Amino acid sequence: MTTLATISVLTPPGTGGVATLRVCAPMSLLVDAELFQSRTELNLLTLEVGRIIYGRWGQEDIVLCRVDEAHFELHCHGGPAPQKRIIDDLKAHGVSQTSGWDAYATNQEAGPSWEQLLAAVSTESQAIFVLQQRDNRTQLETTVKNLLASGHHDDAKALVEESLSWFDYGQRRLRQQRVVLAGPPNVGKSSLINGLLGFERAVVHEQAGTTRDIVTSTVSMNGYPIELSDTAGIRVADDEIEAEGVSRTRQRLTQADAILIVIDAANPDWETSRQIKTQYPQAIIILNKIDDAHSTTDLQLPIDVRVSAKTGTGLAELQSRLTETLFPVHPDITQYIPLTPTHVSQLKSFLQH
Ligand SMILES: Nc1nc2c(ncn2[C@@H]2O[C@H](COP(=O)(O)OP(=O)(O)OP(=O)(O)O)[C@@H](O)[C@H]2O)c(=O)[nH]1
Ligand SMILES: [Mg+2]
Repeated sequence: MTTLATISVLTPPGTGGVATLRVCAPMSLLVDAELFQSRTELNLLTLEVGRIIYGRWGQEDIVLCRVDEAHFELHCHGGPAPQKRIIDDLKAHGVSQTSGWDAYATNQEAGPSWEQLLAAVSTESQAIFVLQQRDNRTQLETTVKNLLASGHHDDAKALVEESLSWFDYGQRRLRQQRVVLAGPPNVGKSSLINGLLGFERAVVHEQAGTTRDIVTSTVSMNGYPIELSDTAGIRVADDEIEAEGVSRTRQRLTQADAILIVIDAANPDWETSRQIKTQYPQAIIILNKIDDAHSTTDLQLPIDVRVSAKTGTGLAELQSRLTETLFPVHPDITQYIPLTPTHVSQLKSFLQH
């Protein structure tokens, strides 16, 4: 995928104690690339601005700081090798290097162009959304100017504030949503992902414990790009590889935008499913294998969607339910939504005309 991410070395050339690398990219880049191993349990995606955490980048000790919504800094040992390693790793994930502080500052001021934003999205509906914002912004700027000119300062301010309140939504619309399927082994998680993708990607097997690593696939649902993560069945693991898979599953769950708990209608493990639901109350509960003649009628948890990965029953309803969970509110089509930190500062400046 094309990204707008850049990295700049903020410390001067030569050997120093510590080097500072400033990355203009959302934190999800680090999470997806799995380059940084945090020493804490904190969720990188929701890390507070200004928060510093320690971790490792391969063999290197590193300090990570979230600077704002769109930037983070990496502080590593000042020698050239650690810096090169980090820069090379990030370049391999589509990040481009700007030549230094000057280039970084210029890039900051302008922010990505509309063309760059368009190039970075992956679905047609996202592209339409970006273009709509370009039009809406022109409209809003004119309205705000007119209100200010006629002395209606409070109305102008209210419009700008309403726009600002949509910033988080705007950023979410530009990125892939992470959806994780979890549940006991053999409930049909991999089969459901295959059903949603429409082709056989995940490995399905009758023996419990088939999926040991996290397998991800991207699909467009109702125009939203969605990354589906298939995970190892959660249970008290009985061998080491599976235990590793289970701990990765838990890590993935903390970073998910939505979680689907899958229950086998013919052989429900209510206790494990209840435990996951208690830990992640927003999770959607899916009863799978409803085609099975031995499906239970004794439901011990409230079921959100009933499906059969085998016959395809309920998959359309599952898609709708999922996209409603990810995007429960929809702005009016004429609402201007800032998409980048630069848009936010430009929007605020409308009031200074
Ligand atoms: N009857 C019926 N069988 C299904 C359905 N979905 C999955 N199965 C079967 O259930 C078994 C397990 O399916 P998987 O998709 O591998 O289950 P899983 O949850 O990914 O299993 P692990 O990776 O081991 O945790 C396979 O034999 C599937 O064919 C369904 O809707 N109906
Ligand atoms: Mg599986």
